[in-house]
Amino acid sequence: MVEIVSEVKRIGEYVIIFTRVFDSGQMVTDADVAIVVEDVEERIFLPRSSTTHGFSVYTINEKNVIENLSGVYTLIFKSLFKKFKVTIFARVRDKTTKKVLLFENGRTREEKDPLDVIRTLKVFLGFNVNIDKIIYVDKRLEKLVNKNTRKAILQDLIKPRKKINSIEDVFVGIIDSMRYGSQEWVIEDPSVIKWLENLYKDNLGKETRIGGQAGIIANLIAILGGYPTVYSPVLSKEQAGLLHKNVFSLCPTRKPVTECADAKESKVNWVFEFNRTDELFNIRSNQNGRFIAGSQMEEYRPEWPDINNIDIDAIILAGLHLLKKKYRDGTTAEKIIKETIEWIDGAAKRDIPTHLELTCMEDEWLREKIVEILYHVDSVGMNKDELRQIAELDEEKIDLPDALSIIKYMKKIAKKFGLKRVHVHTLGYYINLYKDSGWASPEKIKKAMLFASDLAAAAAFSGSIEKMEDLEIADSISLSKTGLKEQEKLEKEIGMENGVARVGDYTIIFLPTKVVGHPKTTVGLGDTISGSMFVVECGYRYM
Ligand code: 8BR
Ligand code: GLC
Repeated sequence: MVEIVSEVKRIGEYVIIFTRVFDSGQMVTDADVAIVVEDVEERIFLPRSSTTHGFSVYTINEKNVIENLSGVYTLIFKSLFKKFKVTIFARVRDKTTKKVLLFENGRTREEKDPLDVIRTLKVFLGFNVNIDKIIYVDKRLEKLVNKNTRKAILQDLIKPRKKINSIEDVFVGIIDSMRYGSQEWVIEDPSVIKWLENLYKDNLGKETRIGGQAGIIANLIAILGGYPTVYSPVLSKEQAGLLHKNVFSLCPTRKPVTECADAKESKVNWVFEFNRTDELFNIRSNQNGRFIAGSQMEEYRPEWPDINNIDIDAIILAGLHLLKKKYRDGTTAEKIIKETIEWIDGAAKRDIPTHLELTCMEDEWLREKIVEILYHVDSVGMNKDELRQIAELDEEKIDLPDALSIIKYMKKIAKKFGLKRVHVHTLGYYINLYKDSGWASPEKIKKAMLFASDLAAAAAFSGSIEKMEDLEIADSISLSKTGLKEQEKLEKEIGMENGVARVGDYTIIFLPTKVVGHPKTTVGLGDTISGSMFVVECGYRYM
């Protein structure tokens, strides 16, 4: 890894920038170094200076050339700027690394970019880490049922049970999700699991990967160079094996995740992915999405680790939709949710920001219990369907045709639950809403949102992000037309400027995002977006 270590000094009217470059800890004495100095208030740039002509765009005069004094790259220039930004580029082995410093009142402070935050923030995630077995919906599925079953499926579609007790129910779930949006149902009859296992083996299964919001976000952070801590009540060797080696867990002390894997059985979800042109029994899907059939396990319920004993900067919670109403030992979902709330309140006492990532919750009873958590967390993340589910707890059938209607309900939710931050992602744009200041500045938030959009585009394109290079494709993906149109509308409707608007007591930040024409998969994209954005914003909160 290449690291840039810099120091900025002012002596009278001169500014001196000393830079050293390290490659895996070794000082590099022949790096190409270029520096751009920018006056923050006046927006004046000093032309870029560099050690070699090849790397430099231009230099103003001889005085502005960076001197390489045995590996200490030194730039001296005359400047009366009080506050300026220094961007240092170092090229080693044909790879360029960048560092940004802010100089103010005689002191320098580093401006972190989103990756720096991801790599340094101590993030805790709990509790759903499962295995996703992905099956793409195709016509071959139709051949698995006879005429009578087909009839029964079409009949059940009138009023789906939203639980899986038979093979028919799996089909009902897929078609209902194709029609009305992604859903997740639990499998109550174990014989269906056998059928799914065979189906997966019979050439229809495409991929096994880490699933569950906590697992997906933890993996992403680790791939990007961070060291997250994940808590999962069930962690088998197979689950742990699908996580990056830099993911840690608690057992009971913090250890690499494989050392904590002690469960015999894995939590497995079967994910049926479909796109907007797929058809089953002549019923056409009108959207990209998925239907998830999830195994149910008695042990899959959180027992949170002592909040006062973990060293963390940010918390992401998810998975409560998997709770059973009642467990064999008498424990109830209500009791677990109460304990979760107490745990969150403990985090609040330590001023650790908390985020709840929602997912579609079919069981209205459980949904009502889970939303109680919103009174306690700082932030919540969701897609449009999830926003609808929360809003419809108070109102009959709501309509979300555009960004303005989404903002209306985001505001309602923020107000009702006293949330500091609400994030909604849709296909084409993201909207974030904040109560008061005290979070990051709008510029920093936009940076976090842009970063999330790049990650989502890269993940949609390749199916998942596995290494840093996978991110490069994002540069060639264009912005959504829908997003740009909605942006224009909001500028007229609520006077939004540069993606920022004030609506009542709230600040809205809007970003049109990059959308991949033919995504490879979409499962987990929402987690990638919400998780990365929240973490980066937390890192920026005090900057
Ligand atoms: P959920 O996982 O919460 O449903 O969120 C999915 C999100 O993934 C969408 O809101 C959208 O922002 C993003 N997304 C989808 Br779906 N398809 C995408 C694509 N082709 N390119 C970029 N982002 C996409
Ligand atoms: C839910 C599902 C999980 C899936 C995830 C994707 O958490 O339970 O299987 O990976 O959503 O967002």
